[in-house]
Amino acid sequence: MGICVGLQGLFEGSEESPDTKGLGIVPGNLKLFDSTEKSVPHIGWNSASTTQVPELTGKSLYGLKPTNKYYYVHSYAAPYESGQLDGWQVATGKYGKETFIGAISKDNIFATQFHPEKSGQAGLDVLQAFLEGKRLQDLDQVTSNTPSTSPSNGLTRRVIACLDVRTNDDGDLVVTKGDQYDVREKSTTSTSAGGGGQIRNLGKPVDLAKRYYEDGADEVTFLNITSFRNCPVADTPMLEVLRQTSKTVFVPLTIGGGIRDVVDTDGTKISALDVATMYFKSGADKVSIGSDAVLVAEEYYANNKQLSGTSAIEQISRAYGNQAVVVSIDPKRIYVTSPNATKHKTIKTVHSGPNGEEYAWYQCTIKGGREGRDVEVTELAQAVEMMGCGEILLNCIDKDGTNSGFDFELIRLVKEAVRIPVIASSGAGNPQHFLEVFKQTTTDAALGAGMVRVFS
Ligand code: 1PR
Repeated sequence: MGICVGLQGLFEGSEESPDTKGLGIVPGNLKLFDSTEKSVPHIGWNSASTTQVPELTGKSLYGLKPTNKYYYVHSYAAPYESGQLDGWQVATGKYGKETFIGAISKDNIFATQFHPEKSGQAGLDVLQAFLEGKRLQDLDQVTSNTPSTSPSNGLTRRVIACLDVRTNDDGDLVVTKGDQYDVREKSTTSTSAGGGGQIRNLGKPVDLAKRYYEDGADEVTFLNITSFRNCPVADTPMLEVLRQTSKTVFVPLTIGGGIRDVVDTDGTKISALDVATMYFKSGADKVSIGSDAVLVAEEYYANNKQLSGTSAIEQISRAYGNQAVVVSIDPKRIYVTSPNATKHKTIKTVHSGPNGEEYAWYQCTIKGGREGRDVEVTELAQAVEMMGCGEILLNCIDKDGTNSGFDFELIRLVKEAVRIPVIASSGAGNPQHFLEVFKQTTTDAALGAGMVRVFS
């Protein structure tokens, strides 16, 4: 059984590396998805349907169910036309106008382009069927069901649960939540070094991640918002959080915070790639880079858009593929009276500023929003796309923790600027806000963090 690149290797070759031969067990070549009208990589929940194979009518191939959704993350795929692969049983997905192979089988070979180990119960059933040698079962014996929410391009739009994790004043690792990035309770009696009240505590990271998974989150993201400066990198508590979480959570896990070149407590230099490798080995599927991305984008523009080849984004995407690298952007609105009042790209906003300003630009920040830089949000998004980032996690400091809905103007601006998927973040307060952002923008996914405070 092959999974993802394990399926791709069975083919004769791939546009990804034209000089490298595949095993040639399955005839045909893999092609890069067309990104003219859709985001690439293809990330998210899509079908693996056997409905076009007459001999599989009423049957399930290794637990696959045409109505189920499975988790895919890839840029190259095997295009499929009916009748093209004589003797092979094929399950397909559709992305925009392109039909591609989602799973393929013949004799004792089975391969999936999607990740069954990240596809919730539906995926676990596929693995179980393979392990038990249940090649064909009656379809009605396959019970798992994934909800099929309105697909865009065949791809379901993802709902992501985010956990901002840090140590509280007692030294415990907790899930917290900021209001415009301030994670301390508003308090008049100041008890802590930060000047506000206690760090908000929503619960323990591993327990909460499991709860979100069981409640149906399509992905879980951990943002480590404290740097554990006195702790050797290999002992970072987030590594253990990932190890524990991946035992019970079978959807993709992203980890952010501190993904950069670091100097360990004993003075050893550790590259961003090595830091990311530790996280991948502990169960992360993607790493998310924040501050470092802004700083390398500044260098990129200062050097006439020359790529250095050495940035964390480039190192990690070269080794693990673009789909493994997310850039988390923390922009905030700067209001101006007219587009000429700044050199940056502005929007005309329907939410005017404190002094009635009708224009704004989005300034990128670093260090958890504490330091604004002279980089505008689409400049950053385009620079990191060039470097090999596969997805943008688009926060919005003005909206964070307000539970007042997403910033559509920001999301539209960034979606228009890049071809990679965008995750809308900040402001979700209720399920309706997710429906609205999917209706009002073309965002590929939407993320909520503080909502749990409203519903728990
Ligand atoms: O700079 O690479 O070390 O990464 C640090 C990461 O930690 C960044 O992704 C940055 O966004 C995040 N971060 C740092 N400080 C804070 C803070 O809150 N003080 N939080 C922080 C990020 C934003 C989102 C939040 C959404 C949705 N919080 O994670 O989950 O705004 O919230 P909502 O649904 O409650 O409105 P680096």
